[in-house]
Amino acid sequence: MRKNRKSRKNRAHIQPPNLLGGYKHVIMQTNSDVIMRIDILTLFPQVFESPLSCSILKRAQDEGLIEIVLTDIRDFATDNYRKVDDKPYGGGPGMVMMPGPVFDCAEHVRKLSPDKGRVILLTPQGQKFNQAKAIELSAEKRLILIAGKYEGFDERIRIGLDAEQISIGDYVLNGGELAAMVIIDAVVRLLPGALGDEDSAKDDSFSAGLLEYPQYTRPEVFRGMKVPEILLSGDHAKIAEWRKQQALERTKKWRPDLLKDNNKK
Ligand code: 6GU
Repeated sequence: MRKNRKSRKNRAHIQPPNLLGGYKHVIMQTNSDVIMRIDILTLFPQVFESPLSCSILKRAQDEGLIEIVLTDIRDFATDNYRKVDDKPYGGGPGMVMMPGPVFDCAEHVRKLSPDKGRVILLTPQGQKFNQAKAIELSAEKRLILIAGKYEGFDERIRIGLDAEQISIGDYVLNGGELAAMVIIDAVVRLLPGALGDEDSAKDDSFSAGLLEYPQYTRPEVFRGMKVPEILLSGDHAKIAEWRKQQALERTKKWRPDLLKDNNKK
């Protein structure tokens, strides 16, 4: 499948910083044969550079499977100081993301591709991200992820953009950037052709609602610890049964909450 894709042109759409240190927002039309386009709206595009330039995420872009475009929200500030946040009405600590720059940025980005896209605000107030959500998002043609500061977005951003909110767990990060990166990583590996071995996503922990079974590779004996005999037996049915059993035992021992969640469904 991958062989049929177009040649490996430069499809890593991370824009180089311009001389002012900002990111140019070049009009970039979607390459129509990509499976998914991901737009990231952020105040810190640099945060994404290294994770997007390695391994599976790099390969998926190089091969034209996905297209990832970073846009700097600050480029849509309207004053001389490039201001994007302000004090909360009613008082209180911290700064709140102003609606203007985020809105203008989102409207600009939306026009870059014909798909409307699913707009997601990264915030600790969001619905908690999990493997089921990753699977759900992996069916989309386009994701528009908006990373903000942790004190939050002006409420009118969520309402006006009709955005859903996602959190990656019950702890507070300084901003949504790393959360956006976690979501991208989890979603892209589910896209057909993203992993070298087509089977490796479906055996993942959580896909079956269980932790993964223990894995071994060479050598057969390492510092006195032997590979379980059954894995060397060549009996595939027995191995599958053993693995299932191991997965269940480990889940019971380490993540009993996962089994409870299954029972609820
Ligand atoms: Cl999406 N954002 C921030 N700032 N903190 C978080 C988070 C998101 N998810 C968990 N903690």
